[in-house]
Amino acid sequence: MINKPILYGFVLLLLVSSCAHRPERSYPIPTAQQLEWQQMETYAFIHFGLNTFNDMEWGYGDTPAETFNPSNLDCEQWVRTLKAAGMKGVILTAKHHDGFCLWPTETTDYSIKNAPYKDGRGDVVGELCEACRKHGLKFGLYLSPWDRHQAEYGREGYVEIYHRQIQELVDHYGPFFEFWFDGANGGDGWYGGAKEARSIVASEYYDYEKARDIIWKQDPNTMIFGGTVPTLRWIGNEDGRAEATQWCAYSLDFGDLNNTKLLSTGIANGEVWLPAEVDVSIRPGWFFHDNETPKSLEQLLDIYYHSVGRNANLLLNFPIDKSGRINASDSLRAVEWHRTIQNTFSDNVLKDSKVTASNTRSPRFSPKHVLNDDYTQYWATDDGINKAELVFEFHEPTSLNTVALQEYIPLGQNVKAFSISYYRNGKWLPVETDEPMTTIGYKRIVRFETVNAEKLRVRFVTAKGTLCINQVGAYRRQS
Ligand code: FUL
Repeated sequence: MINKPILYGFVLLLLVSSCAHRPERSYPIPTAQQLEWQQMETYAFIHFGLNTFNDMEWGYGDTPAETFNPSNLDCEQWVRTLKAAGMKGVILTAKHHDGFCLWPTETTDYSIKNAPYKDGRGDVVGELCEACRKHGLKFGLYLSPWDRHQAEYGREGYVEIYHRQIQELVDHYGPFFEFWFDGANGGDGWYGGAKEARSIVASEYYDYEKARDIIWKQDPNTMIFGGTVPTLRWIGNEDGRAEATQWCAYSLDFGDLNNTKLLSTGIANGEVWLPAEVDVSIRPGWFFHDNETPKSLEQLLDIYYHSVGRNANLLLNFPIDKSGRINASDSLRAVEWHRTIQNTFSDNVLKDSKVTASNTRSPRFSPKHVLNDDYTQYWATDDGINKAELVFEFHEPTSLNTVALQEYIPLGQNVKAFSISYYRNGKWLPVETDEPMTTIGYKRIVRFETVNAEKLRVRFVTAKGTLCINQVGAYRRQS
């Protein structure tokens, strides 16, 4: 005879544990470092070097080092400006394609050591690194693999130089939150006076595995852009635009890593987690040119909604001007842009609404969790329920025109399609927008015509797996 209370207790335990367990992971999933990186959302690029002083974008490799002469260089001004523009980190071009090094390297004379700046005792990489530590900004570097100055470029000797340069940077300025191996490769250049075109097979020539290992020996958490060993991916254009459908899943096939069409959307059934980064300059050029002006507030807002709002990080470039500063017109525009975004997202009008879900896994995965700021809490459906809806009921009709959604990506990215409707005068109506409502991922933001809603409904229409929604917010955008 089985003792009844024990049997009931056992059944109850089974029931409780089956509803309390979290949904299965839906692979691929991010590493802890990728998640932390995705949570940065916006950080800055800095392009600065000989090009700045010679009105160029791609120096040939023979521009005299003496021309690098900022009159008023102040890396703290850069960092203060970037922080006021909401940037969480900065990536500096330690060396661009022209080969000129912004730190006093032992590997070449073509460096800041031979520039008049601080009588050859300057070190822009070091100065920025220090300013970042002081003001709490994450620090990263761009070191162009293509080097149009080096005589050995295209031969083994250069690869050794490139790796030594990485080692110096790691030793003196690491650790880095991100390291950029730029994709522009080979072609014509000065190459120690040879003045010719040299082509290489990038996937083999640079020994990217070794380059990565040098960086990871110090800090295995450094995110890597480019080469054969990326932990994040380029979005495939420099216009500041991710596609609406945006999967973090991708492949490590070198062909795919260079396929701009695939890069712009990700690969729904890709086998690795490779989140996208949108890199774009606040001005037309990456480097400073007197005749260029910053993008308008409206353009920059579009860039924000088409990057962060489409499940991608934004790497926004600030060209340093000839004085050695972020130009006032750029900093004013960037701060205005950041404040506009902050104003929009400061008031989630759903906060006091009553939320209900068509299906909920268990109280531990309550739909209420989508309204709190705790990243570890989320609403989840039962296993096998990949279609469900959330309804938010307001105390009184509430106007709104923007919705932000987040999936709980530590368990993977699942949603393939969703829709947003509002309830007014006894009927449900779809919101008006051109924005396709497909994937969500880490974050998705949809702008639409302002509605005055009694209720708001988000329907998750198709998904790869169990729904795990971490956050839903609705806002009133002014511009
Ligand atoms: C490209 C480079 O060729 C541009 O000059 C710039 O540095 C951009 C961020 O990456 O590949």
